[in-house]
Amino acid sequence: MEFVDLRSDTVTQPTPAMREAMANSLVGDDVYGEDPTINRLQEMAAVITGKQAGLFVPSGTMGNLAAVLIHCNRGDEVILGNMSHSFLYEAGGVSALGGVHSCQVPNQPDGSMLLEDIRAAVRKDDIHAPVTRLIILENTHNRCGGAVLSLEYTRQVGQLAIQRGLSLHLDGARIFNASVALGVSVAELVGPADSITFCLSKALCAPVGSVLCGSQDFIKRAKRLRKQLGGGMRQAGVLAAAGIVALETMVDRLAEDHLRAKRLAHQLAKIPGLTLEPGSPCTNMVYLKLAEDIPLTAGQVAENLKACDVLVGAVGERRFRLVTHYWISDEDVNRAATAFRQVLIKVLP
Ligand code: TLP
Repeated sequence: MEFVDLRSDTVTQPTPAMREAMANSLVGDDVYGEDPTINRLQEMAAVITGKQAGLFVPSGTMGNLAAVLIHCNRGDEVILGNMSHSFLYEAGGVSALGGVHSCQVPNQPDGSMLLEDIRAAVRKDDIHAPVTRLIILENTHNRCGGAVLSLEYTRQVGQLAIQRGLSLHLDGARIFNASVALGVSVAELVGPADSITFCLSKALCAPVGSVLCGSQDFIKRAKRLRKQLGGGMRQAGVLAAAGIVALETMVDRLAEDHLRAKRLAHQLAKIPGLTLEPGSPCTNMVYLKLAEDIPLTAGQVAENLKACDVLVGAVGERRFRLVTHYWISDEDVNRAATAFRQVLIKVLP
């Protein structure tokens, strides 16, 4: 029997339609700007995000890194959430490769940073301090339960950025989940941001790739940076072809993943030893706590679940993340809940 893989939506395999589009894609040397499929994907991305231009990059991490390196000079400071992906999971790239200092503002459980905290983090003009240049928001917010930032909040941060002369970058790895959850178009949702990275290779199921979008000038600079970082690809239209299918066919169905996450959460919440985190799930992520009196860690429970062909993320000593996606069916949801019950019943006090 196949694994029920709930570790992430990054594990999604390309759909048959994607494989077909990849096999038949027209390609060219993209470093020369001659790959027609990449060019089409980038144009689509610009329209969807309402920005002037887009750039296909190998990963969300590279998209975010390139954005920071364009918005900031060495020694400048970026304000980001202490639970943000850019701060926690991008190997410190902004400081290692860009010499960019980061100021981590507490993320609230809903993924936001308080406006007063952001205001307070902006440096005064003082020779002792780095120069604040950039704010990063994340929507949906991965470590804050897949929470969605509202349009109103994004606008408020955009206003603050303008008032303080800062740029705003949006890590929109899962912006389509946010857009579907809110019923607000991506273009509107990312309107206040100067730049945005979104991912094709997560819930949208494409095998590889993200798109960085912004102004013409920004993308021109991003193109050089992508080359510098070793991300200039050649006949990568084979990848972009899957990305086009992702944008055309995989967005509206994300509501199904959100619904399935709710069903999964509902079943798991009934199992002794597990507690849903408040508000979970907001989109396609279910976050759970393991009770203190269970004599196993989340990692050990995950190992036991693996023996039942169910894969989940242990994202802390007593914290799980389960992510629904295209390849998770209602039957898989039932299998996951049954496996949790079987594993925990053996160790309940
Ligand atoms: N997130 C991955 C892991 O790195 C944690 C996951 O399984 O969720 N921004 C956000 C909000 C992300 O969640 C991720 C990936 C990225 C950026 C980076 O994307 P990639 O993996 O394409 O570099």
